[in-house]
Amino acid sequence: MPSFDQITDALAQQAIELPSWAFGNSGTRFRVFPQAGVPRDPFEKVADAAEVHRLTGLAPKVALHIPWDLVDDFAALRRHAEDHGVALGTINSNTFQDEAYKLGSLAHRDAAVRRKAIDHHLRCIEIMGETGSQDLKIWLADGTNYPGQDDMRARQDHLSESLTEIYAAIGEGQRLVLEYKIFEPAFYHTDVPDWGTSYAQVTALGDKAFVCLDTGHHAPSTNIEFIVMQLLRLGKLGSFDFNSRFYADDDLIVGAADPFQLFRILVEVIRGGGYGTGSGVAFMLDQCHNIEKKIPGQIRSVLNVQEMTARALLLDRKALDAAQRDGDVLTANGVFMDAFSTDVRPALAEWRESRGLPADPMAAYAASDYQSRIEADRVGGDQAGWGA
Ligand code: PSV
Ligand code: MN
Ligand code: MN
Repeated sequence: MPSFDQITDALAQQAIELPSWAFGNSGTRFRVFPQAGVPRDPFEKVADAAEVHRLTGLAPKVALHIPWDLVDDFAALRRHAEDHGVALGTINSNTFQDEAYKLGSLAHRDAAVRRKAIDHHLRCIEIMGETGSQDLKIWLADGTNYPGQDDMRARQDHLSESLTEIYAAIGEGQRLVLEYKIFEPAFYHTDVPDWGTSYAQVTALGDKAFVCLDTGHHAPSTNIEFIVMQLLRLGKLGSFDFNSRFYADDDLIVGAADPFQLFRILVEVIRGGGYGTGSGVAFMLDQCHNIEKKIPGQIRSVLNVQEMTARALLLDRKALDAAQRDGDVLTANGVFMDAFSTDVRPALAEWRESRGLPADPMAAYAASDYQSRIEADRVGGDQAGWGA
């Protein structure tokens, strides 16, 4: 197995983008639980995200959601982010809250609704120019609730036409990433339900279009690391939305439900060249902290990803190759499990300190006065968007 010292260069390249909506109030369709100190505007969301980065060194970018994070002056928001030591990241479009989108958006049968949804994406691309963002991330709520409700084939064609028009506006150095999700809010069929549909659509668009894999968007028992391997093999894995799920799209802290799955995913990411500076695969979180505090929830999340990345980097590839070549099933599995079972926490704590970071960022946040300050200063905090 490699030593911890041999993986620190790779670990230093880790960058995990935080979602602005993780810092606002959120909940389920049953209840939104308001918390003291939540941001009142996108500027305060960026400040909170920057606090996560300051304590962990892991989260240099903040993803925005439009229109939840609409501001008059995106250049000012960009400067504010830079002043706080972070950058603005992925722009997430939103075509799921307007009355007009009840029966769909980019896949809708009515050209006027599609026009409205396409125009929203064109505006998002303009914003990307102002924020310096690389990725436009599209997740669609489009689908139907009842068999026969609409023509699935026609909707797929409409989706393709809409995406083609949006893609034409994607500039140099920018990318379109299309996220899939098995169901919800549509309960019968979803227009982009799986990686195959997303792959087919983005492949038809061209080189600047990729698939976004949200770890919470699959059927139970899906082998997600196989999908990761395949998309990397095909050169079409653009980004991850990391989170945990026990049942459906739970958006819980990544690594909380199944750390072994996170490890297996990261092993395939590294194996497929999807890790590190210049890899082309963006790591993001897509989470909501409904009952726990937001900032420590995000700190714990990026630390979980770091911990599993370290274990995955420790995998003894040579020993694994040899065992695989020999058809030695139990040795191969043993080598794999040795890496997963390695407790990297003491080494990570020491390494953080050597880089001027707190050994324990969770404890450092708890000991700081940041939470009490925002709770005292911010009155009337904003919704994350969910349950608003
Ligand atoms: C809805 O399922 C969702 O959680 C998608 O995963 C998006 O990435 C996110 O909302 C933000 O639009
Ligand atoms: Mn997502
Ligand atoms: Mn989701």
